[in-house]
Amino acid sequence: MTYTVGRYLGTRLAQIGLKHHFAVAGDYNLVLLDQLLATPDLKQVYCCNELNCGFSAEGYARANGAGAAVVTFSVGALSALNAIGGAYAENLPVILISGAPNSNDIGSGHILHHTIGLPDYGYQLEIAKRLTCAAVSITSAQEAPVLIDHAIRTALREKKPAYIEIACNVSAAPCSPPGPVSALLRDVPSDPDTLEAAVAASVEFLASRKKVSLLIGSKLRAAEAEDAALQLGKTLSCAVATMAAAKSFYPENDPHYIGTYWGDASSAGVREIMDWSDGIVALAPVFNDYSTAGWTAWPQGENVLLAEPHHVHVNGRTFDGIHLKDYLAALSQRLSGEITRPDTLKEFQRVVRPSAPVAAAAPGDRLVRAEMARQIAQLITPQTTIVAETGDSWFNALRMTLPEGARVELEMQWGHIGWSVPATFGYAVASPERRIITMVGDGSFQLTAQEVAQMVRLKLPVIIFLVNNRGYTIEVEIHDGPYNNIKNWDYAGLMSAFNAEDGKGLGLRATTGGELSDAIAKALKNQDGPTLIECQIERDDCTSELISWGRRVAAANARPPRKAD
Ligand SMILES: Cc1ncc(C[n+]2csc(CCOP(=O)(O)OP(=O)(O)O)c2C)c(N)n1
Ligand SMILES: [Mg+2]
Repeated sequence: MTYTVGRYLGTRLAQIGLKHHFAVAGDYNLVLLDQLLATPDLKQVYCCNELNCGFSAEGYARANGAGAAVVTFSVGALSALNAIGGAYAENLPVILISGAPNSNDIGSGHILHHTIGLPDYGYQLEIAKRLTCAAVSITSAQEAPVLIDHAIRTALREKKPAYIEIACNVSAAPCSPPGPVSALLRDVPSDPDTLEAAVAASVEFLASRKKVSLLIGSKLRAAEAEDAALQLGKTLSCAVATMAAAKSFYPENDPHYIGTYWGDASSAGVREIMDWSDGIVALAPVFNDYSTAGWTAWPQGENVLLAEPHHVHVNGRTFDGIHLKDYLAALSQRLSGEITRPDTLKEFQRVVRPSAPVAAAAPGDRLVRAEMARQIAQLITPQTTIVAETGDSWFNALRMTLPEGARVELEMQWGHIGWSVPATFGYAVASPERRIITMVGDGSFQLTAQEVAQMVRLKLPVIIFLVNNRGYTIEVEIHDGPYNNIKNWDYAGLMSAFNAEDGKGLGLRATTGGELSDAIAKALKNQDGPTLIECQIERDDCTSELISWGRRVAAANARPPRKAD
């Protein structure tokens, strides 16, 4: 078979495990799309706009390990770049591929459509360089294989997005065939000497402390270290907490698991145990203003062992050039049978009594948040993935207890409202075997609603709980004003517009607990498309965690500027 640049790219995407790529067509990428369509084992999936296309690829990467979005120049790519910033923030290797001007136009002084009207089209590559770990521009078929491989290899290694732009007249040009894919997949191994030294220093740290706990952070999945973290928890026999953004990265049915650590928005007893610990082993955490609840809960100092994806800080020393999973495995092996630290778990069990289950509301009562969350929680099985949007949906999802295998997807570092709808779409394309439940607020939904139409098109049976509380409640709790009120929509009614003449999506509305349980029963029967259940609740009916966290974030935002010296 003769390869073209587009075929080469498609082959590489398939070889790294992609079965789909997401796309919006435009004249700069049409020939490229033809080439990708011709790639065996790689399906093309269309989105309504490029922001959603980027987020769909991001959601796909969450389920599948990597994703790709193909867009047209500038008018498409600049929208997609927002989602690429999200993939950077969330440590997901998403490959953004943009069609680009004809190579003959570069340097010609020509002004081209879809550009800012200047004959220099380099601005998109420059912007992309700031938001990706590798950004390449392909203007000749000869150089294409090396540049494509560089971008993909770097994205996979760093778990960050990469950018590839391809001149529209080069996509179908013949190029050399791909070599073995191992050149892209193989990583640089951990340095054995550094690994040994890091483990020795860590054993010293643990041996000199009694009240040790493990804190799981949100980069753990990208570091491919979930199993190794579980092994360390079992080896130490200590209490294990997850940070909010790392929900579901440690099995919640494991006896060492104690809940979410999030300052005063933590689950019962968890903050107390973490504060009481004299040694916190923090695995791949992100400590930002949100995750530290406005800088009020930030474990740092000599009692913290900080293990990052590629380096470890312990006892005032840094060990760089190792992989977290190797380090955790080696540490567990070294500790095994010699050092256990069960005190934190024992203390947790002493201070925290299991809470009573929430009682069901009377079916005719007005729907409230607690009843909505209770009914959603009942749907969770080991095959469930909950996609929870920025807003009170975060806090509702964090409260849910997960059986082994259930996953929660959050976008807490980037926090782009509306992310959950296209990310759900991408996730569902990647994992049709899972039951996907999305919780999204009314305000967030209004940003990306149209992507539900693609779920209809592909007959994806996801269940979307749209929480209609008439506004931006999370912002109400941080800082209120008229800007937090939004125009109401007939959300359930949207589905018939998306269905048009052939769709099988279902739009339902629940104003009481009884209506919600009826709607859920219908949703579970609808296997031919998405079901959107609009849950109507009061504007200020939110979790207590949102209120206390919102107060902390507001205080952090309100810190006055530093005085000049
Ligand atoms: C793209 C983007 N624009 C604005 C914001 C600021 N913002 C954060 S949360 C939020 C409101 C979310 O409201 P809703 O989805 O209704 O959730 P609720 O808190 O009501 O559950 C807004 C506007 C953001 N995070 N992202
Ligand atoms: Mg809302």
